[in-house]
Order: sequence, then structure tokens, then C-alpha cells
Amino acid sequence: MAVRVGVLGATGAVGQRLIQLLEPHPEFEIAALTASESSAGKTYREAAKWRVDSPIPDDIADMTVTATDPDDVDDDVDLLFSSLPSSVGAAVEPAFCEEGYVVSSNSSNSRMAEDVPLVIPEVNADHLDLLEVQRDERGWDGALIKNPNCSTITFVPTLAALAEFGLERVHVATLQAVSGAGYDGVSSMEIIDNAVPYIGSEEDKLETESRKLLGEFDGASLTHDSVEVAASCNRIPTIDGHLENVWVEAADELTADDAKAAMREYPSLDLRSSPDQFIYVFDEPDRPQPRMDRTLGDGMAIAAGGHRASTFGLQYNCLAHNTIRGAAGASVLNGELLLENGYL
Ligand code: 11C
Repeated sequence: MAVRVGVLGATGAVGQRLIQLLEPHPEFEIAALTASESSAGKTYREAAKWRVDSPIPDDIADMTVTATDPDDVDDDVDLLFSSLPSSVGAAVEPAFCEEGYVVSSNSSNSRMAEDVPLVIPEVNADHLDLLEVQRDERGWDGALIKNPNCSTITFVPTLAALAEFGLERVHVATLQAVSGAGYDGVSSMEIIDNAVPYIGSEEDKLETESRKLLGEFDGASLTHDSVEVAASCNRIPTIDGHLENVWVEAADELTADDAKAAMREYPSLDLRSSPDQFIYVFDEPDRPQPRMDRTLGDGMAIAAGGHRASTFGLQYNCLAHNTIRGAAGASVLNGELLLENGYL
């Protein structure tokens, strides 16, 4: 029987992607949609300005949206996917966890909390065991798991593939699509013929989330990885797909061919939304490119290319679909991981 799930923040850009991915999902059944007070009581069709690249499913369009409050969500919903603005998530996600709901969240609040697993299943599925610490310390019947920021998800899998070479220092420069900024970003294609070399607290997120993801959990606490990460983040006029330039300094010799082999061989998982090939490696120096390569593996794969030896170690480029692999798809995959591990 399918697990009954809800979407917190269902009318936003990532909320719409969540609905697009969950509606045909055989293991999950959408049973609750929440949004702000102003949308409560409306049908989803009335409440949401649908922007996703597939029609709004009829059964979803007719559902009634509720406020984002545990009292307004049915008790028989087991799993909530959250794409709330971080200030709202910080206030209400713990309330849902206290009431016994399991929350798989894309919101940036609490990602760095020591007892909250920040998970990319292919990279650090073992961090899920932090939920035992979380339950002991917070006394929740529910649980809170986070996926990282979309630009973190784009480059960390490639670092995980190279970990055996002893990562010491990483520099990453991002070229981020406007959909990462939500509706305002998508409608602001007036940044055409421009690039903006600043995205809120993005650089800090790449630098800190990456070290948490690559860290070691010993059964009681998490040690963040010692790799040094420096990031520079830029908005460019692309609709979907974050492209990143990466320079890696490793303790061991690391050639472009070594890196390509390690990335090609890095395993995918058997979860429902896992791509057959997790990291696609291109030999062509001008790939990956957002428009051509963001939908590899139904938008759930990472793509890499342009590997070369540089003055600062190995250099390469990587790409992921920011609202699928980097956000909604990442939360769904974490939901599948929770299901596989008996948390639902
Ligand atoms: C952007 N990466 O492209 C941001 C959006 O921490 O989940 C996602 C912010 C986050 O603007």
C-alpha cells in the first residue's frame, strides 16, 4: 500500500516540482497540500500559478489546500515533503515532527544542526542513523531529514567519487540558473545579457554543507570532513540547471583519466528515483551544458566533463538539474531512503 504523503509549501516552485514527481510515484500517494494562510480553503488550481513543464494533474487541481499547521493535516499522513521558505520551515517543521510526522525537507533551515541528517543518498546514506540521536535528544515521535542546497548537490557527488585520492582543498565557482531563485528568478529573465556575482548566503552553504555531507558518523556524533572548500556563486540567464567549475587539490596523484574513471564508476542506488548512471562523464570539453544535459537520468543524474590537469590540481565542470536533482527530486529520494530503512 502506498505511503500517504503531503507537500508543505505546495504552491511554490519546488512544491510544484514535488507534485510533478510524487503524483505518478507508485510508493507515495499525495494526501495533503499546504500553503500560506491566504491559500487555505482554496482548491489547488485556484491557489497555485502552475509553472511546471507538464499539466497540473486533475486529481491534484481539485484538492483543497490547507494552512501549514499540524492541526490542519490528517493524522494518517505519514511523510511530509517540505519546500517552505526557510523562516517558515524553521518555525513549523519542528512542530510537525513533535506531532509524529516524518519530514523530508528541502528548506535551508536546520541543515547544519548536528542532529539533523543532511543527506544525498548516494553519498552518505549512513547519516540517516543520526535520526536515532535526534529522537533521543528532542523526544520527537517524528523525524526531520534535510537535503542540501541545489548547488551543493551538484558538486559534492563528484567530490565523493574522488575521496579515495585524499581531498585537501576545493575551489568551486557556480553558474546558477534563475529557477533557483523561485518565481521571481524565472520571471526575471531580464538578467539576459548579464550575470550577477552574488547569491545571498550561497557561498557559505557550499562551503559548510559539503564538509558535513562528506563527514563521518560514528554512531553517536558527526565529524565534518577536513577538506577546505572555497566557493564563488554567480547567477546566469539559464532557466534550469546549475553548472559549476571545480578545482581539486588531493594528497595523492590525481590525473584527469583517474578522475573520469572514478566518477563513471561511482555507484547509483536501487531507490525508485535513482538514475541508472549516477555521474555521466563527457569526453567532449564543451559538455555538460545546462540545456543539453540537465535531464539526464530524468533530471536525477549529475554530469561532469572538461577534466584537465591545472596549476591548482585537477579541474573539471559539473552540472545538475537544480529543481529536480537539486531540490524536489532530492527530497523524494530521501523519502524513498526513509521508506527503505523502515522509518515510515
Ligand atoms: C539558488 N541554490 O539557486 C539557490 C536556491 O538553500 O535551498 C536554493 C536555496 C537553498 O538561488
